[in-house]
Parts: sequence; C-alpha cells; structure tokens
Amino acid sequence: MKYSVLLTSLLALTLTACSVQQELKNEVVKAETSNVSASNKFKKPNIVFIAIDDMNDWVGYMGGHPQAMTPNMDKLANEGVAFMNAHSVAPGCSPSRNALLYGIEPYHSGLYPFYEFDLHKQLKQKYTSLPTLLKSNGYNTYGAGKIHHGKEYGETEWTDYLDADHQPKAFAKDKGFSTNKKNSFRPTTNPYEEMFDHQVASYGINVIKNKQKNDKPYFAAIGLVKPHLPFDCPVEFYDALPENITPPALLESDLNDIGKEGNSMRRAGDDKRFTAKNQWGDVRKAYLSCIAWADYNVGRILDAVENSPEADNTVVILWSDHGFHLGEKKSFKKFTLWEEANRVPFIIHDRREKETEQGRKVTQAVTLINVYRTLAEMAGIKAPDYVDGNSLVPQLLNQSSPVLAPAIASWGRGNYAVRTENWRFIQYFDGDQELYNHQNDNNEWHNLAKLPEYKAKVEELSALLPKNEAPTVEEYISQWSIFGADKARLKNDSAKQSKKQNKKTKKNKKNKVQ
Ligand SMILES: [Ca+2]
Repeated sequence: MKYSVLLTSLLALTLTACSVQQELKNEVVKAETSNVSASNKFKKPNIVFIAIDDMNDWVGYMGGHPQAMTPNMDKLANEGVAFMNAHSVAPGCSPSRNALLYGIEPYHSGLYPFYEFDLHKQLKQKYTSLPTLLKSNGYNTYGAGKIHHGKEYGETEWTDYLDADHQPKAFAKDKGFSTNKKNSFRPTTNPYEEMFDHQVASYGINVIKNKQKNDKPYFAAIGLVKPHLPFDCPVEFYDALPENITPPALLESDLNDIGKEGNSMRRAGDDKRFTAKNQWGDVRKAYLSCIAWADYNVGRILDAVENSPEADNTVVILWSDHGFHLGEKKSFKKFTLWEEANRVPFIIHDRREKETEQGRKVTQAVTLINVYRTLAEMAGIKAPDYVDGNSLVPQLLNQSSPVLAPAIASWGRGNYAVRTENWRFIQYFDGDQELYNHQNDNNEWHNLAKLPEYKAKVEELSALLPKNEAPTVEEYISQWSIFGADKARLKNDSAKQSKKQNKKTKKNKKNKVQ
C-alpha cells in the first residue's frame, strides 16, 4: 500500500477530537518511517550525491533568473521532490560543508567560519562524517572533486577518491573579462574532457555504470566546482546565452535600513567596481554559463543513473553548498545572511518509488542540516546521537508533513537567520535585527524589524534562535572569515601575535648579525 494512500485514508476517518487525530497522524508518520527503514534493511539503495559549489537559485525550476538554462536539474526537480525553500546552514563552503557532512550545526560544533584543511584531522576524531557512516555500514563510498572543504581523501571515508586535474585553460578571444586568475569571467576553448567537472562527472558515471549485482551498494559523491569563481566554462555554454542579460531587481535605497554588521558582510567594493565599469552584464552572463555547464554535467550523471541496471534502487540527491549575490543588496559573492547567499537548489529523487506524481514540491523552509539524517534513514542506518536536523523522509512521502527542525543559518557566532515558509528574520550579535515578509517582498528590500506592528513576529521568530552557542573553534581558523561576536577579540589576538612574531624575527636577525 502506498504510504500517501494509507495516510489519506486514515486521515479521512471522521475524528472529532483533535488530539486523537494528531496521535493518529504521529502513528502513521512512525509507521511510514519504520516501513521505509525495514525494507531498506534488506536492500540498501545506491546513493548518487551531487554536490554543487556556489550555485544560487538562478536555475529554471526555482525561478531565480529568467535566462537560466538548466533542463537537467529542472527534469530532476520534476521527477523527484524539490525543496523550493531550501537554505544553506552557513553561507560559505567551509562551515556549510562541515555542517552537512559531519551533521552538526555551527552553534553546536563552534565551526562558524572557514578553517585550514588540517582541521579535518580533529573533526574526524570527534565526529562521524556521512561517508564514514555509510562506509562502515555496508557501502562502497566513492568521491570525486569537491566534497569536503579540504582535501580529505582518506580510507576511513572513501573506498576510492578522484582528485581531478586542473588543466591549463585556453580562453576565447574578446569574450568576457578578467581582473586576476580568480576574478575571471571568460569562457574557455579547451575540450570538455580537460575540464575539472567533466572529469569528476565521468568518474561518477563510471561508478554508476560499473556496479555489479553482487557489489555492495555505492555512495557516489560527485562534487562539481562550477559555478564557483573563476566563472569560466566551455564557450558553447556562454554563447548559448543571449547578449543582454536581465539584471536582478534592485532598489537604490535598499540598504538604508540595514545596520552595521549586515553592511560589513557585503563585498561592496566588488559591486562598485562592476557597476562603475559596466561589467555586471559580463559577470552575470559568465555565472549563468557556468550554471548551464554544471547542469550539462548533472545531465550526464542522470543519464547514467537512468540507464544503469540498478536505476530502480538508486536515490539521487542534489544540493549546492550556499547561494551567491550578483548585485542584489549591492553585494557580490556569498557571506551574508540574506536570501541570495543562502537559498539553494536541493532535490531528492528516490527512484525506488513507482508511479509518483510529477512536480512534487516542499515549500516549507529547510536547511541542508537535514541531509545527514535523511540519507541515514534511507540507507537504514542509525545516525550518531549527536547529529542535528531531522530526516526529511516524511516530507518525501507527504510534502505537507510538518518539518520539525527550524531553518537556521549562521555566519559568525551570534549572527543568525531564521527562515520560515514566509519570513526571514536576522539577528546580529550586536542586537541589530532584520525582518522580511516573503509573501510580498521576496527581494528583501523592506526591513520590518523596527516597526511596532511586527513586534510579535520578531518575538516569535527570535524564540527559534539557538539558546546555547558553542564557543568558536579557534585552531586552524581562517582569519579573514571571522564575523560576529568573536571578530574584534580574535582580530586583536592575531594583531598581538603578529606583533610578537615580528619582534621575535627582528631579534633573531639582530642575533645573526652579531
Ligand atoms: Ca532594505
């Protein structure tokens, strides 16, 4: 019996007492969950885990940009369940991926900012990463490209890993522009096979194709790096876009109601530079072309899944680590608690389901913290007790099943955003607040937090913020990425340290001379 049918027929019973109804609903959710787990005990699904770097909502099915070219992600969204209101745990690769892969919120781990790659040595002692969990519970785990923020290819996590080659790039003449190697917005002319993401996708495709009947199920983690900077990809994807790129909706006075901390997160200098030289069109075109290129590689992976002998026992999950501003709120890049830096594509297609409705969407707000428990449940494995978030299996079965974990993002200790179906509330460490109503202001232009008529809403959403915060982990920290309550102190410490270091160096030099 299909779970949704079971749910519908049970709920259709005439029940007078609400509490009885709720009790029954809980029972059904419990039954659904245990049914899924029980069947998976005997047959674990293969998992194709597509991680995308810096892709915002400028994809077709999300409606973020009218010129997006993403037929493959649109198809996946239509076949699976699309989380339309999905958000990163933190708007930066390092904290976002640490949260997702170790299954812990920054305010519980203290991993708010970026870290040097060596940090993983201690994280692996302390936590069980998702690939480690799967590998030690009956999976072959394969990885390629960018999964962790950091080169983590050890055998506790991976059966095998491909760190693809970055080949020298050749650029098309007179198209786009670049200011340096990273800030480059030029299409390339290299053969596709030379491109990093093509190699990464091909590795995943081989895993999918070569799965033998008696092999363990696989977890294929395929980490595509585009549309991350530099925005360069094969010129065909650039040329397929129109000459004139539609700019996002902008409001000149947008920032008048933003406080100090919110403003300090923006990359205002970049915005000014692109605006002054009229370069935003090229930047946005190059970004959209890289999204189209990522989508092309996603399509190659999805074709391989569809044509594989175990297509019917495969779960495909696609997510991006965070969003990206391309001029909205006069900002470039990520690292803010606003919608554009946080909203992400997030789709799960459980191909074990038969005859499902097309175009199923979850509109409730979720973050990627829920990925860990969701995949653990789908694989019939118990997640470690410390793991945050909730399994989204109930939402895959019934899109209106209530999401239990609040959708919270953080950027620096003390800076949080709470997203609900219709609202975004931001609380900065210095007490500043922002409130946006997405029902009539999805550009987040009008900060309502200070208006007396929204006092109750602010109180309601404040109550969802974390009650306790873990102190920031300071070892291996990347200084540039510290925001929030620790910024002043850690900057001061680091200034003192470098002063001390300079003194020491001078003294050593003096001794040598003597
Ligand atoms: Ca505003």
